[in-house]
Amino acid sequence: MELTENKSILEWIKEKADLVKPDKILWIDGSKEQIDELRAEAVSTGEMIKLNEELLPDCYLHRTKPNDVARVEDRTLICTPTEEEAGPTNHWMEPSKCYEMLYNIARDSYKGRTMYVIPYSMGPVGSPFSKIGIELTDSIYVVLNMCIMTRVGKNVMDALGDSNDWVRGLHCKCNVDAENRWICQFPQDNTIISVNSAYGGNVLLGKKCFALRIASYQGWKEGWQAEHMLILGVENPQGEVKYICAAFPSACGKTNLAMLIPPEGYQKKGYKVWCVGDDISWIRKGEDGRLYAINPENGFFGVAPGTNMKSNPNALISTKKGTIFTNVAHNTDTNTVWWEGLDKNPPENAIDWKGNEWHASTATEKAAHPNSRFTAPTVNCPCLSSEFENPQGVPISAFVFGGRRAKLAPLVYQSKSWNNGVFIGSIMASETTAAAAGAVGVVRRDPMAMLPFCGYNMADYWQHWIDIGATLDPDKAPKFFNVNWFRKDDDGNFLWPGFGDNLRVLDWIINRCEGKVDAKETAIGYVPYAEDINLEGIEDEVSIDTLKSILEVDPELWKAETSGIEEFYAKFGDKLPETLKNELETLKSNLA
Ligand code: GTP
Ligand code: SPV
Ligand code: MN
Repeated sequence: MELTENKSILEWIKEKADLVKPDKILWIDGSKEQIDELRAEAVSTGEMIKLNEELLPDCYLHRTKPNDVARVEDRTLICTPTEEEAGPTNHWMEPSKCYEMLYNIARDSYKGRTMYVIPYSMGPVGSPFSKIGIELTDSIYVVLNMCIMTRVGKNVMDALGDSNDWVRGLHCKCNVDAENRWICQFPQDNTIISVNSAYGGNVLLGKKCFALRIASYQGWKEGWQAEHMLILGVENPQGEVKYICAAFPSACGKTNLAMLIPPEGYQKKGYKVWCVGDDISWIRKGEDGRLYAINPENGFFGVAPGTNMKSNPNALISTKKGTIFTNVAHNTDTNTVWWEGLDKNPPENAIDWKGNEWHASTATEKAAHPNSRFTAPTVNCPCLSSEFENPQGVPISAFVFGGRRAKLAPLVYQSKSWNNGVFIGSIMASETTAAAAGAVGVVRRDPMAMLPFCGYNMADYWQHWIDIGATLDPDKAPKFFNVNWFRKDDDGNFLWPGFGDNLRVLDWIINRCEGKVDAKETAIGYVPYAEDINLEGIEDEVSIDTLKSILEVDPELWKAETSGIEEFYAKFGDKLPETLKNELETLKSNLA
């Protein structure tokens, strides 16, 4: 049964059905009965494996094709009328040419299959921040993931009414042919088309395609922001909560930071950390002139490897019910899941992520793919913020940028101003990870962690950041920081313990926001005095000298960095905001 009478939706569905020719069309209402039926069907066809109901109730395992395990950035296109609108950091194709290519791939591809129609809301239904989308898909795996990651159902269509303001998403699994895989965004048309993939960020169209690529464009036009940022609240012993938004590139620690467990000393004093979101923030100015953020998602699509009861118990507990695991190992003795870094007991009898037998005692390859993931409902998270559903969002005190840099970037530093903060975000660089297909561990520029997700010219995006700042009263504007948990010694060991101990750095950040602690001015910004980072309880692990070494700003390394920045900026030609050009000149003269 159709869940709406909205003409723009019904006509679009008919048009797409005429193209892809499904055997039947099924509207997804998000009900428990329907989800159970789809789960049963996916199990009967082998698309999903039902896991141990006692240990992992309502949990399932899915394996994608080995050629389809991560986002594909070189096949992700921003289809604006001109190439300049997409900018030098995006892959571009002229829209009419791209539609034709995609329609040729999609044509008749649903024959013998069902078209599932998913009406979903990004953000709490009816919130002023929220936006609505429809995803058409021929994959039950996509339907079940979207039912965790977004709010799905008839109430979404009721909230939309007969408005035409919704995002069109067409996903065609086709035969998962890597040579014909395309993930295409048409920002001017509010449209996304994804073909020949069945993996996460490529096909859960509400996530990266809509909530970042399309939404960043919408935000530019409408005066708000869509960012690749977690949102967390730090509650102090007096019960006051300060909210921080942090942007780190894919697989660089957002989920881990968003759910962190305070070190014992902080717990004893009464500190708590609350998770509002682990991946995406939608940000706009509130009536009081401050910036507010919501998490538009309803689930976590988190990296499995390395998640354990020590590194991130909140994430692990979140996966204990109603979760879909993708490309992890299947422990066939217990009918549960396993991944590298879960515990020290790898299963003797398992099936690896590729579907092959795997035995811990003789294994030579990894059991789980490095980018294997869990799709877990946010409600499962023990530290979920009480503000998660707040339609007005939470007020932001600080923006934090960060990445993986073995050298160079200090543990933490603060910008000298809003525009200097935008500059710091714009020059972010990080070692690549398994979250995208391609080489791992190569340093690349990833401004604001948005390189793969900005739906328009990055130079316009930077100017948008600058323009937003200009509308804010400096006393109410969030402060900017940069962090680096990943500094290494010459033997390749991490110098900072990270995870829960990162609260020690957030503590300094909040103190800076409140003007409670002094800092040392350097060429790049304000750096903590080592004595102001609380090392209580980890003095054996991190000596004050180690801390000093990772707070160091090495002018020679930074001088070399500025030439990399200059080279990167040159790609934007005249579009590079004057403000950033000046910021770079200031940095160079500070270093001279
Ligand atoms: P996406 O979901 O891809 O956007 O990633 P994310 O930013 O949420 O990354 P996540 O928190 O899942 O972290 C990915 C990897 O970073 C895991 O392998 C973690 O073990 C590692 N990691 C996270 N936080 C820290 C930290 O503080 N220190 C160190 N050394 N590693 C960390
Ligand atoms: C990322 O790669 O940043 C993710 C996972 O959060 S995906 O949804 O696949 O993009
Ligand atoms: Mn992400």
